[in-house]
Amino acid sequence: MPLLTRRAFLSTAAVAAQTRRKQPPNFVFIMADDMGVFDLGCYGQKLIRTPNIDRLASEGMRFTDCYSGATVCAPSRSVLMTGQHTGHTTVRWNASVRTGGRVALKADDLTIAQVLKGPEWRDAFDDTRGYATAIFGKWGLGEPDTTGLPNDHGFDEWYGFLNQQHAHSHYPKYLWRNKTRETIHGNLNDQRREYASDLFCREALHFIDRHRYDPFFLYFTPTVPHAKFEAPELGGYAKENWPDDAKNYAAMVTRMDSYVGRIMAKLKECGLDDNTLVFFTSDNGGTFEYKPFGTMGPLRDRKGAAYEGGTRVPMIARWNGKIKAGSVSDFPWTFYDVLPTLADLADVRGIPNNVDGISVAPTLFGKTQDPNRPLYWESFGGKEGFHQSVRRGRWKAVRHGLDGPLELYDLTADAGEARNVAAANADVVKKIEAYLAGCRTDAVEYPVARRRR
Ligand SMILES: [Ca+2]
Repeated sequence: MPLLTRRAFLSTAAVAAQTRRKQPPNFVFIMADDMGVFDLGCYGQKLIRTPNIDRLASEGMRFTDCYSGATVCAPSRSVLMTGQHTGHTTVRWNASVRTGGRVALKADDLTIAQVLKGPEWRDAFDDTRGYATAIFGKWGLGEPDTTGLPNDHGFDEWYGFLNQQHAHSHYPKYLWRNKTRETIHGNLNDQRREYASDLFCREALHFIDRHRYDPFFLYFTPTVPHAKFEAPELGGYAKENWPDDAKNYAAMVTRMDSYVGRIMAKLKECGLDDNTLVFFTSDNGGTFEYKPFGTMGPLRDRKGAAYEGGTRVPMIARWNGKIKAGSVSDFPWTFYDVLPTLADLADVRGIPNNVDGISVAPTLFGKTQDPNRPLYWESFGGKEGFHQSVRRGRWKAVRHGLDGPLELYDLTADAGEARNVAAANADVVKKIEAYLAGCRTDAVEYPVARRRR
């Protein structure tokens, strides 16, 4: 990686000192799958009920301008885990552009879980720091017998789907428990008795119970409300005059909400309410199409796209007594900031120097950070082919192909990215083009064709 594209981690010592205590904080990172920003009551949803997530927002900080790591699943998770954007992280699309096969994290890719274990663990596999780590749900960053397995990337405990196609069924016949393939007997012979996301929630509650005296990092990533649209029960939605998919989708969102309620109740029951930072988000932009729900709000396009609909996600951060209850922030940040943020709050030193993100802890505690820091995404395939997006302050830039013309949108005046104002803002275009020139490296699995000039 060229030296210029590396960004050294700047420790915000003051913030770390402020939060330092005998026991570092616990982190619970809850991530829905394909949920849209506007599916949640706290973002204006009227038809789908999400009381627990709404309460989380009223007790914490809600972000209006937060972004996933990528426009689709696997790369977004790679960005989240490595703290590198899609121009640097190992998994940049759901499949290799070269072979069509799955791409796994490399053995030397360091994840949040490894970072929280501390340098001692990385160097000597000596678990001296004591952060207990778990992921329950969807991984997407390595198949069996590859270098990309959760247990080889800092997670003590893992239960769920390795493969994203496998995750399309909510009643799987097996799931992975660490490196063992575990049969789900209740789903054999066409039975549908074990809903995968319910199992993940059960594991999450059990994990919190067992680790109430350890600092822990729980990455809870159920597969709702991703297609296919099937919920174990429709509840109050059964009587609605909606298409079946819409009833099931709403029930899946509300089921996700119930998991949040159960996790919050468990944290309280274990006396961890004051020392646990809980995040809620979604892994990429929404995708469900039923007009009355308004899943995409005013945003242009949806999951997979370069425009705001591809990457804008809900984000809530709640930490009782630390983060101001009921606050709202429009600070633009994204998944590659999560690793440096958690490392900062846990007071972990020596995070990888190839991390692209910054700690957003100051924002969480009500301080102001530079809103003009550029944020970067790249995507491959789909109807748009290779494309790049940049958010910089009020501006959003989109480019199709490495040497395509830059489209520019002013999000403050045009949330739906309908009017390309590049021609009238040559200075902004120039700045963003200069940023784009040095912000990424090529990757063997994701070749990008350059047009002949
Ligand atoms: Ca997804």
